[in-house]
Amino acid sequence: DDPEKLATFQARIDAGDKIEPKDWMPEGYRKTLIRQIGQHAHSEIVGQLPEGNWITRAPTLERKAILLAKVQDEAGHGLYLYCAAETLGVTRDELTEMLLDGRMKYSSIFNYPTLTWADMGAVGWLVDGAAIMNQVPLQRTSFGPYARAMVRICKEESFHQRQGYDIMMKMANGTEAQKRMAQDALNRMWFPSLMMFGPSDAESVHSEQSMSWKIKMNGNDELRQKFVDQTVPQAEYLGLTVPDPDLKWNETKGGYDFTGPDWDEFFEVLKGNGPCNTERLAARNKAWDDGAWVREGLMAHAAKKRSAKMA
Ligand code: FAQ
Repeated sequence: DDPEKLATFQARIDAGDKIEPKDWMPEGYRKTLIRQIGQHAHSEIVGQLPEGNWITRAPTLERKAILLAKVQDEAGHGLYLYCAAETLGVTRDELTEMLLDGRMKYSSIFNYPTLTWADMGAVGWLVDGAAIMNQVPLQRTSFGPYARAMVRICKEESFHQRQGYDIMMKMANGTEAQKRMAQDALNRMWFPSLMMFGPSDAESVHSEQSMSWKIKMNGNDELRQKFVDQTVPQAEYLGLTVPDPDLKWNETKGGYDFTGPDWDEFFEVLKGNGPCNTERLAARNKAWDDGAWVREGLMAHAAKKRSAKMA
């Protein structure tokens, strides 16, 4: 890239300008955004699977309607984000292919199973909670279409987090068995939720460049710390125990000291060896293959319209 153009671009970023699709941008900026927005979109789409698993088994009609709405929101977030990525010169089909053949990632969290109804509470509370912690600052990200998509997405994620916490309140204040289920869900989801923020800053290959381009607004460890500080009092309010014996308030830093996740496990999940990686990709591939007739029908219809117009 031309150094002069690079300097002007960086000055625009530093001044807080939004970069729009037709503006000049360094190739690395474009590539990083396609990767991050694409992975974010894939996470929303694959993220429907663990909760979709419980729609038919929700305990009441009301809970079912709420869960259905939440999962539909996630589909909408995925489509929004694919559109934002498309403004960078990649097609949705290309992104989909890269997800389906494993070239592109989606969030590690969705490779863990949802075993009980309490997991619907824990996913909403912790997974959406972690997602918001990361996405609220992204409303100020430097790429216009991504920043604007985040505004609406964050509003919906707040409702998702509240509905999850509401399920946890019911379970934690319910029968002994329900309380045990709530605690078990927290035990299983806690560390995978901490992994959502990505590896420690020292191991994060993209953070430095992404932060100087304001593609990322915060470091991974900073957001993870904020999430722990926000979530521990919420667990206490529920009367549940965070599964970390070393968790302790640190007066000097004004935050909790806590145990980080098992990073070997995290990198194994990223390599495709998590508990549900195979199942998740198989489900997405099957949905794509089962939808072939719809795509073919649409193409045939479009061709017919085109030839009618020409006649
Ligand atoms: N899972 O250098 P960094 C949701 C990869 S919320 C998988 O630190 P970066 C809502 C990373 O890609 C979840 N891979 O990377 C919802 C890179 O590998 P690469 C989605 C991860 O990008 C809730 C390598 O590790 N949210 O879906 C993860 O600067 C409930 C090195 O890492 C977003 O995507 C991970 N957890 O920082 C839906 C938010 N962490 O690509 C349904 C936007 C790292 O070089 C139900 N994304 N990696 O092969 C971001 O803010 C960033 O991309 C980070 C990672 C913070 C996730």
